[in-house]
Amino acid sequence: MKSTIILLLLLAYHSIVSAQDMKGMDMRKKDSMHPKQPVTYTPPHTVRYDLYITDTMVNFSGKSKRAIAVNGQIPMPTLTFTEGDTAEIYVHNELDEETSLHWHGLFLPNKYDGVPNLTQMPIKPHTTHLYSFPIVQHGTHWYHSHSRFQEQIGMYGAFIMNKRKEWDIPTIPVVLSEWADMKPEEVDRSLHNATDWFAIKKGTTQSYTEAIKTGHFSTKVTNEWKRMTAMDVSDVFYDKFLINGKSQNEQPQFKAGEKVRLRIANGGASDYFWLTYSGGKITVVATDGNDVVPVEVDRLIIAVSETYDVVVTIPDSKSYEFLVTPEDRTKSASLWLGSGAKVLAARLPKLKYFAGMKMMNSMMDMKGNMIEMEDMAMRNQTMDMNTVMYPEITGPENPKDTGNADMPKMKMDDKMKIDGKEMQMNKGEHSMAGMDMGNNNKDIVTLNYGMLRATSKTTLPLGPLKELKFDLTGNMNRYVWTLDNKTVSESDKILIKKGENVRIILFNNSMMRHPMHLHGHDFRVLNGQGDYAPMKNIIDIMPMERDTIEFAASEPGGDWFFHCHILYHMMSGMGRIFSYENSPANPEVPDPKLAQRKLFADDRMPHFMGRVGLESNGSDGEAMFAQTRWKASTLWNLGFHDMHGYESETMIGRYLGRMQWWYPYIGFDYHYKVEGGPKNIFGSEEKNWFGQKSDKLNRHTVIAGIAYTLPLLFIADARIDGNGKLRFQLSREDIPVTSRLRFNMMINTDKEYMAGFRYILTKYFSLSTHYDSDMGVGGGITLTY
Ligand SMILES: [Cu+2]
Repeated sequence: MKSTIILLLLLAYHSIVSAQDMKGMDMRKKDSMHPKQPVTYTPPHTVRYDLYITDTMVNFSGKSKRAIAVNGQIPMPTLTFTEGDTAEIYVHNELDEETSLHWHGLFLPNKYDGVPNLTQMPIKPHTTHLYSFPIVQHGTHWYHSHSRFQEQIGMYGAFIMNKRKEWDIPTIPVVLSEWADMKPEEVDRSLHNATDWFAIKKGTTQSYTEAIKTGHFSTKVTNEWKRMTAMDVSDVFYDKFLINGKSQNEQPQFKAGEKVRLRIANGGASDYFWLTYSGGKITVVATDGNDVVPVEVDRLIIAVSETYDVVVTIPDSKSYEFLVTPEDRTKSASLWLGSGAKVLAARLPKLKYFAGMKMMNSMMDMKGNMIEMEDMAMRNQTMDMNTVMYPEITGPENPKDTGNADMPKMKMDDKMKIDGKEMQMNKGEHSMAGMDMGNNNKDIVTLNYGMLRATSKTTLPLGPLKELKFDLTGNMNRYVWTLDNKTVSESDKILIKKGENVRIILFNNSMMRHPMHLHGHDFRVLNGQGDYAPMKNIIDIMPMERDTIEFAASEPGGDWFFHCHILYHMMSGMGRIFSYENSPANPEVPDPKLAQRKLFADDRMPHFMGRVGLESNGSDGEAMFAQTRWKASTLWNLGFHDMHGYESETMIGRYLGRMQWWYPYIGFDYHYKVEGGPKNIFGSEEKNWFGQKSDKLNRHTVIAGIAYTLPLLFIADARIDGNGKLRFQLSREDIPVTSRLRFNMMINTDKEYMAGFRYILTKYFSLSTHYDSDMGVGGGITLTY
């Protein structure tokens, strides 16, 4: 009862504030981005919000699905403050599960940073937690759950801190997000199991048939030779993309000639978005809450969790489309500004995956390392990598049809300044040989970090410098994402001291871009703007790019998370913890050891995978538990008759190396069979190819072996069993013949061989047929979980 009254009071309060906003809007002058008469606000005061977190059902795609709402809405309500205020946010967890809220980009006392098991204990079900902190900055920020996968299903919202003298211009918060009907836990499990179901749904499988049809057979072979799977720019299939909770969002209140500021936050869990506008140029005025010298562009890409303030003009009495397109361009969402006839923004053409694959091939060496080109050090995004990665080419995928177009030549300044000192850059132009991506529309201005310039000097205070280097590393096949090939739970906290400056050099040695986020601090992005390097809390790093950031360790203490903001990368362990030396104890974490164990459990979590074939000749299949390094699995071949044999192998092993190509294991093998099965094409099965007498008719023995992933993704497996018998095996699974047809094969020195096809009907069902030296030919279905 009491809380309802408070809520009503709050509503009344906020309607007064919005009325004041409206008054401010009436006073605005046209064409003035920096008004002479700023809007005045009430003196600093405490602003209270009550957030009620509840389970809810939503229907974004035609299917009713579970989501999480706050005060009955998705996104969560926009929280608005003015610099100098004090925030008092009561979080009422009405879920049956734990939760937390992180205030993204805010400078605040560590115990309110909202990382469960690090800066506080999780907010237990049906309890209330208070976050209370002074608002000491301004700008466009956002807030989200930092617990498990809650951010994916509704727990994101805008967090706006106005300056005391704010621009007099109509402003709307714009929160971008994605919606998947699939539960995020299942999305995560699917990613770890390397299913290509999402690619099938998106039409981006890049099979051999598609490669041959488009003249890219050698590209595909090279790709697999380098042990890569199909190329993609985003991992997850989403059913809808949302702008403030709607895929079509209408804002008709704007009139011709008006300028509108959009405070855009990418609250998506894993998608980058292209932003384009049908009413003319987009003026970027701030990023991650920090003002930049206004820069006009035709388009920009917003990384996961980044924010941009942009200003657009409504040119006429029409409705102009602000188009939001996910990086993979599978769908889009639209924000309509103004009223009248609709003016559409140009759709972004489909991506040319094989052209992208060709480029990735040339970027990666045989050890799985991204090649850092000597004459093209990709630093700080001073060159337009977005243009390089995504030139606007239309037409067919066939390179013959697009002609032999030139790549844009990349010019770089000879020198750039880092912390006042001039650094010699690798000079010049690079023709991107072998990276023929076709024509590039030179008229389109795309924002890059090099264009961001702070409005005042951002040099760090004098202090000792601590320099750190990290490689962003990952393994697409097993979906392990790391820094220097170590997860959060595999690495120590990085100790920093108050008063020192921390410089971090990041090299992206993986095939995906990563938006790296630092909690509680802004960092300078050394982008060639010298003393005016922009301040951000997110840096997007492309494959083979090397970037430098630096920040002042200015907090009194605490543990601050630094991590990739792609939710599924973070959950697999891509991060580090910066910890101030001699921090006072955090009262919100009474048992730090227990907290750490729970925190580390996130990236240690095992994933289950199963595949069961039910065919006319018997059943074969595999079940496994796997996590970052370890895998326990069992596989079986059970014929319907004794002469078809019964076999099961159970193994536990550990993947080694960054690319996880080595897999030593130990286990147990059981094999029983009577003679009379299918005739072996290699003759008698009495002896194996090493001349050892076969024991496959009745074998139960321990085994030890090592598997290795070869070029073309063949698995070589050498093992010895408890009876001294050797076995060498070559196998390859899931060769993509067409978008849904997969081919499997296996042969070993016990004269066993197998070949089969699987046609994927749904995520869980396939039609399958295979021939096996023990079981003969069979057909049926395969269930995949
Ligand atoms: Cu990442």
